[in-house]
Parts: sequence; C-alpha cells; structure tokens
Amino acid sequence: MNKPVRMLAAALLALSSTAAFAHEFKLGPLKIGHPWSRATPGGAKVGGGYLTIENTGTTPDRLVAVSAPFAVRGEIHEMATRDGVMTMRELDKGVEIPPGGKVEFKPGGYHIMFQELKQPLKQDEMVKGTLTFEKAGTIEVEFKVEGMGARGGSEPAGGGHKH
Ligand SMILES: [Cu+2]
Repeated sequence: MNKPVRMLAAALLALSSTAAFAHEFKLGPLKIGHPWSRATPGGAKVGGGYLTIENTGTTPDRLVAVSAPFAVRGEIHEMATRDGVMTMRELDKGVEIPPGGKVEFKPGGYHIMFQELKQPLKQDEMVKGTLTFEKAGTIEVEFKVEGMGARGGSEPAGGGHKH
C-alpha cells in the first residue's frame, strides 16, 4: 500500500469508529441527511426527531407533516430563546426549505416531536418515519436512535422539554 492510500484508509477507519453513521435520503431536489432520534426512558410519551434537509432545487419547498408508526402523531416544532426564555411552539405550516438552502433540525432548534409514543425508542434501533413536503411529496426515512444523552447538553435543565 502506498502512503496516500494508507492515510485514507486510516481516516475512513477513524470516521467509522467515532459514530458518524450517516445516512441520506433523496426526494426530487431534496436531500435528507441523517435522521436521528434519542432513546426514551420506558413510559416516556414523547420523542424527538432530528435531521437536515437540503434543497438543491430552484424553488422553495416546505416540510408540512411528519408521521411514524411508533407514535400517534408527529409534529413540527421550533424551540427558540425569546426575551431570554426558552420556548417551544408547534409550527402548523411546517418549515420552509429555501432553494439552495439547508435547514437543520436539531436539539434546541427546529425539531420533530413524536407524540404519544406507542413503544420506547431503543438505542441503535432504526425506526421508520414518513416526511411530507408541499411540493416534493412523501418519503419514508429511517431514524437512527442515539443514546439518551446525545447532543442534549445545550438544553435547559428541568424545563420539562427534554428533546
Ligand atoms: Cu417539541
């Protein structure tokens, strides 16, 4: 093996061993990156959903609905700090994905909220969910369930909204 190839192999190995299980879905001009969720304690009624949506097209689209077989319903939420207070609200009209733009759903920002879970989400499982866009239509994706503490460090303690 010559040197550059060996370095590449080492880099790939490092990447795969440090999590970075990245999966992607495509729907028309939309690229949906790494949908993930967090493991829930038994009896939990809500779970979160996170992903990125990139619009490689020339017209805006909009994520308008989310559903999953493991929850009674999915909602699109936004968490934001207003006047120093962390608040959350449901976005009835969904989230616009501008042309050439990329929108990130992550803890502390836009997120999907799975309401009335029918089963706990277990770490390392892949769970199915369906995303519906105003123009591009519907796509089934899989959410990778991460550990309970995954990227949750930025959220307020005791706020009662743990996702
Ligand atoms: Cu929420």
